[in-house]
Amino acid sequence: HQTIYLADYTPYGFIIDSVALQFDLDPHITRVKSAIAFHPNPEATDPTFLLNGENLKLISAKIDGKPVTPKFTAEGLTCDVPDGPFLWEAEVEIDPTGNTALEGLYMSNGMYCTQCEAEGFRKITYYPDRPDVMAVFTVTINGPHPVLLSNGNPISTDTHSAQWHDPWPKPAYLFALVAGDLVAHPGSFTTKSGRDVALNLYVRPGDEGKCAFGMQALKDSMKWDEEVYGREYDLDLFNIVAVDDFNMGAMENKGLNVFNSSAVLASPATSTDMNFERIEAIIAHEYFHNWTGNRITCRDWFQLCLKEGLTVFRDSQFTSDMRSAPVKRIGDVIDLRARQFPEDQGPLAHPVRPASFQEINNFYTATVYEKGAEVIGMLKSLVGDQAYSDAVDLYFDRHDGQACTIEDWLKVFEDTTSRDLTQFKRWYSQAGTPCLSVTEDWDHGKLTLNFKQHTPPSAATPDPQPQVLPIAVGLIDQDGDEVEPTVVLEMTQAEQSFVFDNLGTRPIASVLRGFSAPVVLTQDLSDADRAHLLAHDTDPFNRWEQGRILARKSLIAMILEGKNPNKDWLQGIRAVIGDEHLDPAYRALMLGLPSQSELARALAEDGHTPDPDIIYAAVETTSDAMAKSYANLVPTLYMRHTVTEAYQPNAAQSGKRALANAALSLLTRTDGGTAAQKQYDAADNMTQQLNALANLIRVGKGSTALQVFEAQWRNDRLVMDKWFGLQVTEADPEDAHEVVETLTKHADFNWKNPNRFRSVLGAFAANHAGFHHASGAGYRLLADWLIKLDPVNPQTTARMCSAFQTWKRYDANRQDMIKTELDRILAQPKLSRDTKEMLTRIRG
Ligand code: HT7
Ligand code: ZN
Repeated sequence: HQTIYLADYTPYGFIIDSVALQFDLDPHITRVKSAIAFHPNPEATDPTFLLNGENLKLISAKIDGKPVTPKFTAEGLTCDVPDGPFLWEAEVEIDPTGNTALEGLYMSNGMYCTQCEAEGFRKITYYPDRPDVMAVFTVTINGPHPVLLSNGNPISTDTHSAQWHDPWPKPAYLFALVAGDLVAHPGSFTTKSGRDVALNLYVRPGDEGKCAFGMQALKDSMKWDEEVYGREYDLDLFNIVAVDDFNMGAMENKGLNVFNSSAVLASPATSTDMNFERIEAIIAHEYFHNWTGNRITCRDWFQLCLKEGLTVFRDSQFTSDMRSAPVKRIGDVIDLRARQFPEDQGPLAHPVRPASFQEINNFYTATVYEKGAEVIGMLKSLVGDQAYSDAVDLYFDRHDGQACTIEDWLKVFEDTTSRDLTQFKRWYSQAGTPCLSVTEDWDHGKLTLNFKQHTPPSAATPDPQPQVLPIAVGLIDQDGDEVEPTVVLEMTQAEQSFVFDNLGTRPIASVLRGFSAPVVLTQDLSDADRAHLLAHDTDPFNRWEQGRILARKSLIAMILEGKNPNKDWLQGIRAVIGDEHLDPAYRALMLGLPSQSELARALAEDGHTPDPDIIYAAVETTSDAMAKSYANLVPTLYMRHTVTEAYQPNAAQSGKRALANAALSLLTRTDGGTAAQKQYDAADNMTQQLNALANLIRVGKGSTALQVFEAQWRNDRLVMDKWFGLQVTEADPEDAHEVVETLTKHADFNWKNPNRFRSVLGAFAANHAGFHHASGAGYRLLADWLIKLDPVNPQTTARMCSAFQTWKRYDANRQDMIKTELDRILAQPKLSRDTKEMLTRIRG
């Protein structure tokens, strides 16, 4: 397979004046007619006329009305063309039913839908399928379906035919078409300049009751983007469609967002608080793409972080404003450490802007998205809020309607702040997580913080250079008062010291407040000092972080030396969770422990070989110790935060439920499941029901509740995904692989549906000790399923290969067994380019 390099970019040889498409829909033979007006691009050097195409049956091709015979290539086709403007017309046939990869035009439960990002449009017709070719589309859809949708505004709708026109030039990856027997949940929004926008959420009949929350989230997002970024919507219509078979969360097609039904449909009875929060964030994310992605798009796919990092950053700001900013920040850091750090520290490490790829679908990663968002956050904290806002305004003014690069993005910051961002740009070009260490000198009222940074070399970045690190620091004195409010130190060298003067007694340094840079910090603080920060830090992130570090140290001491849980940590956490002045959601986070895979990573970072069984046992023992130690507080916590008013998915109520459920899982360790069974029986919402069920399974009393649950929800696909997933997540590691095998034989295990596949196999890969079972049964089982899924859906298969990315952490025996499985998959004839690239990189 061919490797594509950022350095090889050249502009396309032609500019498109207009695109007209006609779809004659048929489940097996859909005919697509295209008429595309081209003229030569004066800025291009290569005049070759190249159209991408994949799995297309060409029926006819004409240039200026005359039939032509194109030459077919690996990528599509080429053809001799006139010197000036010309009209390309083609007819192709495609098979939506046979398209199980869910890329291009495909069918899901009888409805037609499309997914074109990144390179799916070439499966619909011959076209220059690259983001820097932007064009105005007119689309005609013929088919016997009540709902026929495409991008932009409708220009005519008859029975069995609709015409759409999108006035905004767009790249082909933003094209969308939906057709089927759908019902609309309508809404409306008036923009700040007075434009009335019709909103619709299209769903399958039966799902009407799950639309209200998504609609409100859309309106909230539209308002927020006007208020915070000054961005107004630009069409008379905004449609969202829910689709059951979908490879990712959602897609920001212009004026016609397509959503995985799990990322938009919600009701109190069927969705958890976490589901609601995720849905609100994804709706915001896709909506925000209208400006950061659609109006200003990417020049090429190497620039993916230009739209994704920025849009993730924007959706985090939105969630922080809608809910609790500290809780959101802590959640984001937990997620970054769980998904991005392993990627950045293993064989899949790549820069936020990669320099090469084989299959772009493999680069929709936590590094591009989440680290990409961290980079924007650092930029904002370096230049300040006002300069950030000025630079972003300039970006929108200067680049509206263009396909841009990271250089364009950084230039607006340089131009508004007169800063030189040359060194900062390394955040986009270097892979790897920087390790930052800090030591202190104290001398008569003068505190010196000595920082060192070092990024481990990787295949992607063999010789990393020092990064610009914004390090937010505050000082807390022995009485618990803040003597120095947050300052952002700007570290640019490999080693650098910063001095705080005129201090009375020696304070404790609260370093990397708010997790101001995505690094691994080592700070030489005593446990007592950490406990002091846990009790008194004014920075909510660092307060939580000190609790987390103490927990991790306690667990690692137990794993390596068989020690008992650290009493000071237990006591410190107790004081926080019992503090009724604090937000319940925040207190619930304080009761969380580092995940087993995070502990494995921490052990490997310190040069130890993690043993999944010992890690599992240590987490269990620690949880038992918490349950015992907090036994006289837990019932009160549980009772006091059990919500009795009618269910609402807002931050206040969901925070209380989070704390009550954290308390319930401790309570279950001492009462054997009595409270959980009571909660299960009384639950009138999915958050309560599912949490109760999880606790019952954990104490081996879940079988009746699981049957009751299945009988209650067997007709609800999204809830059944939870039923499948929970049994795997909560399975005892010893028999997790058997649980998975049984579930995969269940009549409702429709493995071709990505949500269902992920609910079982994805959950299995996340059951750390179960997946890493010493027998190797877990590795074999996952490999079997990846081999089965790859010919059907390469994208979902390739993403799930990342379960193996940490394999070099483990003992020789496990490594051997994993290597055998990697080689077995790699030896499959006709392995997809997606999966092959992932496994080749993972294997190293
Ligand atoms: N921009 C989208 C990324 C995407 C995608 C979505 C659904 C299916 C396949 C996809 N490939 C790439 C989603 C987003 O970041 O908003
Ligand atoms: Zn996105």
